Amino acid sequence: MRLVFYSRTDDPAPWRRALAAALPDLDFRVWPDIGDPATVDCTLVWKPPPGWHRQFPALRAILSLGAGVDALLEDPDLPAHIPLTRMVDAGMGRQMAEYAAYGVMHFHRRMQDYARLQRERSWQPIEPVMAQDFPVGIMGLGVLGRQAADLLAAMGYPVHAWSRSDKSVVGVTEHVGPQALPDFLAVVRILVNFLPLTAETRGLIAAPLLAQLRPGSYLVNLARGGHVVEGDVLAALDSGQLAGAMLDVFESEPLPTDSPLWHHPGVVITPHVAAVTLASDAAAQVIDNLRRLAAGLELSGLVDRSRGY
Ligand code: NDP
Ligand code: OXD
Repeated sequence: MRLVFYSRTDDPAPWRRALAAALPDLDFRVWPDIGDPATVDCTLVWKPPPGWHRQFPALRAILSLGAGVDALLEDPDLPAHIPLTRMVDAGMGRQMAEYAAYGVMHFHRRMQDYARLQRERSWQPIEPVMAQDFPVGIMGLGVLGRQAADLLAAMGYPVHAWSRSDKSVVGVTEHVGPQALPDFLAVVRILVNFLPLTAETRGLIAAPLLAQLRPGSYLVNLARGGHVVEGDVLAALDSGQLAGAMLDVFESEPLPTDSPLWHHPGVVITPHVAAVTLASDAAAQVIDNLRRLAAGLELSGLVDRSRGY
């Protein structure tokens, strides 16, 4: 079986080692050294250019290196009949939960205010708010959001979650469907976004949604930049509707150097690192799927293309 690896941000070397150890017959190729494209069975990819998959006439599977497959699905030339899989946890759940917990504590414990006060050499205690009085809102209670919800609940925060279907997660107050969004927004102090980017969720975090939050709320976005209308977030920060935002993902990545987000005092920026796909954690899923592919079995982590995630 021949596999082609494509990523401009992931090192292929640990993938080559991990896959070779488990599947000695696998012909692991790294783009652009792919040999005859007509003999390629599957790809393991992060953000290939649009139309890239068209060159493989015998393709049998597309394996995403990421949990989110929005960039792949946005390619109008992605072969429609080929199974597409995504990373399911693959070591990212723990990393995402850590990032979410850090973001919540950063704002809850007023670290951005203390950083400013330190710059001013000002010794000024701020009235504390207890965790139990700081409800957290998780948008998207899937594989990754669920782990953050569990961690934050264990830390003593009241956890609310908004998703499409009820999960009956113990310790989490669930809000299901679009009609439940206003109540969810009204009750939380901080929004933590774990949604997949789909036609329904693109641009959701915009002025109308932000206006439904309690004044002085916070935002942590570790899902996709396309969820957020950046100008509306800046306006909400300037008006005080938002008191702070921690942003890991952006509509345009790398974030352009002239973006006003870079120097807004209420914004913390990280370069799409909330979770990374590590071969050490994620290779097992790929190996399992390659074995399934060879045996003609259904793949795991299949993306439902009609839902977009
Ligand atoms: P899942 O598919 O497991 O979970 C998605 C969740 O979102 C589900 O609970 C789903 O509801 C809910 N959802 C989807 N559409 C809607 C909607 N229209 N309204 C309300 N809820 C909705 O995804 P993962 O948890 O594995 O990953 C989430 C995202 O995290 C990825 O798509 C990716 O964009 C991002 N990510 C970011 C990383 C980073 O480093 N910044 C790293 C890894 C992932 P239901 O369960 O009912 O279907
Ligand atoms: C992912 C990501 O979707 O890293 O896995 O953003």
